[in-house]
Amino acid sequence: AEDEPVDCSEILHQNPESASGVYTIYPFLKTVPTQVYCDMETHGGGWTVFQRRKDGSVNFYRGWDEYVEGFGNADGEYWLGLEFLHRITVRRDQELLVELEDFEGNKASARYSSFSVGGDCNGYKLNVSGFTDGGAGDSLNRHNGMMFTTFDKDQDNYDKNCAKLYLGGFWYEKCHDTNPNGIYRYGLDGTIFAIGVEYKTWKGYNYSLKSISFKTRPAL
Ligand SMILES: [Ca+2]
Repeated sequence: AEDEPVDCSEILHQNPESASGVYTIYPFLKTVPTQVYCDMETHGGGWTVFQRRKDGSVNFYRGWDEYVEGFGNADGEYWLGLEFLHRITVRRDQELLVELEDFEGNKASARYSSFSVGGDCNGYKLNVSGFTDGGAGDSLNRHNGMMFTTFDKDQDNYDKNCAKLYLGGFWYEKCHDTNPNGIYRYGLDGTIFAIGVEYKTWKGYNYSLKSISFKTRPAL
């Protein structure tokens, strides 16, 4: 239906004048609504933001059920949820944009021409490829093909639980080159190795970013 958009790109398609902000989308066959932040500006807009850190106001050290269902606030920090993400990315071919900012005001990004998240039955596996550098480097390649891991569900490639070691929830490998759902710290801090909101190819393991966001939209 015209007023039950699946994602932010449909909202922009319905009204090209739509501004960036919080909207309601219906990723589950247009039934279950959820709130989401839409970026209607960057590279033409239509981006559904599914992860965002910006001020440390939300605790991201959460268990499996919450990572599946989502948590936080669409107008601030949040995680949309793996099931919504699966529904959005399985429907049409998608691209991915990751945007980063440090505490000195520097910005960088990484873009991927292909992005999808599998369903519950295969551990919400990440598929990401087609990297284009926006100055941040490629810290996601290592995570391609990984299933999602939380402290209470270990699906990583390590003999320990990477979510417990690095205090987040992510498509950990053995364990990470980026930890967007790690502990919100304030810039350079190597007190405890690699537990912050890090993106290795841009600022290394000991720098916790001011902001990071992951956003997706249909590929052209
Ligand atoms: Ca493990």
